[in-house]
Amino acid sequence: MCSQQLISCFANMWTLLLITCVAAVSAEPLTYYGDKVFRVVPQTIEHVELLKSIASLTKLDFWVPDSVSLLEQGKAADFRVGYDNAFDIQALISHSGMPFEVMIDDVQMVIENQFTSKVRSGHSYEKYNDIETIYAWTANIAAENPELVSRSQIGTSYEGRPIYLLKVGKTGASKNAIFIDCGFHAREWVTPAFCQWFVKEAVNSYGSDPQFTNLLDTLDFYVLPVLNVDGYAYSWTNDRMWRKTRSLNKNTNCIGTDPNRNFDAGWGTNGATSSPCSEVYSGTTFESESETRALGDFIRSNLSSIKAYLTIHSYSQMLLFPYSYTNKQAKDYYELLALSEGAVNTLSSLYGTIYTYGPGGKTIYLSSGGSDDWAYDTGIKYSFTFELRDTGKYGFILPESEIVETCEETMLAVKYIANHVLNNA
Ligand code: 0X9
Ligand code: ZN
Ligand code: ZN
Repeated sequence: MCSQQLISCFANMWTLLLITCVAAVSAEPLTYYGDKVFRVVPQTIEHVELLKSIASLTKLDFWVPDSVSLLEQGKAADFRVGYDNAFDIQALISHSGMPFEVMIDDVQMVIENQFTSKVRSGHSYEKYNDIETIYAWTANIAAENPELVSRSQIGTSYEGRPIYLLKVGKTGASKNAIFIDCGFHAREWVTPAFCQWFVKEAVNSYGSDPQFTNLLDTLDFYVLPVLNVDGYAYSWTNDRMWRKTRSLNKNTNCIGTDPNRNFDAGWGTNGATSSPCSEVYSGTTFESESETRALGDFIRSNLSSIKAYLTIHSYSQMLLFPYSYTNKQAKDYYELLALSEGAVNTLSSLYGTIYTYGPGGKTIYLSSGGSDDWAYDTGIKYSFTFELRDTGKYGFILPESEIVETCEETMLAVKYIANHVLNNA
């Protein structure tokens, strides 16, 4: 092995060892021992100001809304705080008289209990699958169901990962289509699980369930299992709480852009920031990210057939439609409102899960650059954001044991919308 001079040989071995060590260390995911998630309901301007000043002194990871800048009087907010500060912050909040609740007492415990079993091998619809497992699954499901499923690559991520799209529907004549994406935000793990579930249900139902068979005969479904592939991979290997893409930003160490602030819909205005360190950083311009550009390009190229756009997020149990970047009423407000009501009612009928619904700006918060608003303004009337389970007990770290119910109930809402699209578009 050491045919060179002795010194340089040792130097090489030393470098090798160092690299191995560094790699081993950075492959260890971040931990969140003792971190808490608080739910507060600021009642007064003073309460909002107090939270903002705490946030300026220490990092608060806002879960709902997704940034401190979006806080509103009278609206509940969930945020994660580090173990070192949790005690002091709780005292400050409690002393101010602001109603609060400890939603999660130890984030790390919840992370460690998210998996039903520590054994992680192969693909399962009832488990969270990592990016490599999802990639392999996309290839397999297409290969096994050539009459129903085909796979294409619509782009490549910042770090060079493929972004795959599955076209699901009986092949043959050209049809209207419904576009569904999952995995915009890395930590919303139940959403890629839903996209996989949808494809499984389609394949299993074709020929046996008349209603789904009819949908697949008359429509195509474009299913994008993970848009933010780099972020999703990172949330498995390094940081379960990661949200954004993984692109480098100029003049800062802060990484990533919020893909759902990165579309041409009031871009860079309400509920987004130009600060790369923010979780709602809008990027240098709209579609600055290769992932959002890939999505935008695909939808623009297929605009004549795409009649509905469904983007799947978590959590909050909401069905949202445009607008979110403004409080102006969408042209199709009443149709979208009625359709949402029907969709959430059918969703609730299975397990009693309660959803709220309405225009994003009024129902969740004002925020610009979202793909739903962009799709709507581009001409896709039936444009919705789903916020899947739960309402904060586990938040983004929904345990695997809830995947099946979450997917089954969401299927009902998606099929309800699909039937409406079929009859009206
Ligand atoms: O803020 C978001 O991007 C979504 N919520 S999440 O907690 N999953 O991040 C809501 C998106 C609603 N639609 C728009 N803001 N356009
Ligand atoms: Zn999201
Ligand atoms: Zn089922």
